[in-house]
Amino acid sequence: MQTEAKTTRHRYANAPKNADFTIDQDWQSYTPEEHDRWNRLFDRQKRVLKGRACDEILSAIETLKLSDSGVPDFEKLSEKLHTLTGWRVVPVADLVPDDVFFEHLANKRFPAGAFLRSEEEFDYIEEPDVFHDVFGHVPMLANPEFAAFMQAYGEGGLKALGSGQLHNLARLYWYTVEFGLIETNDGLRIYGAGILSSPQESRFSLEDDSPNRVRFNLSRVMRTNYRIDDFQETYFVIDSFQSLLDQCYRDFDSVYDFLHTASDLEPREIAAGDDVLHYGTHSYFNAQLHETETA
Ligand code: HBI
Ligand code: FE
Repeated sequence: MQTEAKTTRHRYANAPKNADFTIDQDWQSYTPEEHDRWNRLFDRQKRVLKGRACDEILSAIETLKLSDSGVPDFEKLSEKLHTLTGWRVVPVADLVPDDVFFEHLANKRFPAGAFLRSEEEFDYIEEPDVFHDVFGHVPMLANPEFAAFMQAYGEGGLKALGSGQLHNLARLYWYTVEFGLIETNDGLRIYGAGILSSPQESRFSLEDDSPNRVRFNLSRVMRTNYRIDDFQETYFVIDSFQSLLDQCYRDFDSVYDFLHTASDLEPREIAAGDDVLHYGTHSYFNAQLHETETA
């Protein structure tokens, strides 16, 4: 008997793909167990994000009617999102090639995984499933400035494809779209999807002494390596979505020229010129290192 995870992933992995890698969400095929799992993921994260997610996220969850009434139907969700910023959510089976991903973003389409994590993966899944993509990424697409940033990212990605700069651009995406924090009058708040879809990292990114918190600077972020399999060692903080857009809505060639001369930075490094909001203790990661050394 295949595990549920297999059948869930399997159902979409084998769905016929269009040329742009989109598939049919086939909303009727979600099982009551999957709708129930979405509801439990939603209810838990909604509680965790109170006082932790930025207001734009919390209000977009209401405006887009994301709720605990089962896995969202992408077509209905897109109708609401489209009236706000012209974006749509399109179903895909898993990660799509970079060029396909950039093409979708440049055309205001967010490719969201249609499969839902299994019960065994309830707390953490590496691939972007429908909870990470829709609960994590879609609310921010209701914000005009951030939606413009995402579209510019897609256009920038298409341009960067042939120039071997993708790894620098991926870092920009990682430290903003996935793991970004924003400064507000009430303190730091979350807007990055990778944090929004993780109860543990929602707390860690804001409240733990371990990670650095450094004010966002475009070329600095594009020099900085990241970890894909654990919490971040440094979180970058923007002042506003408009300021993120203003810093990035520029020709990147001069940034790439600078990056050729600048060395990469490790995830926990503090660089000269950093505007540091919090110097991390790195206790979380040092404890792991200690465990592996004494194992
Ligand atoms: N595909 N479906 C999907 N979702 C992503 O977030 C995604 C992707 N392909 C590539 C990718 N992200 C990153 O490598 C981008 O930085 C390009
Ligand atoms: Fe993501």
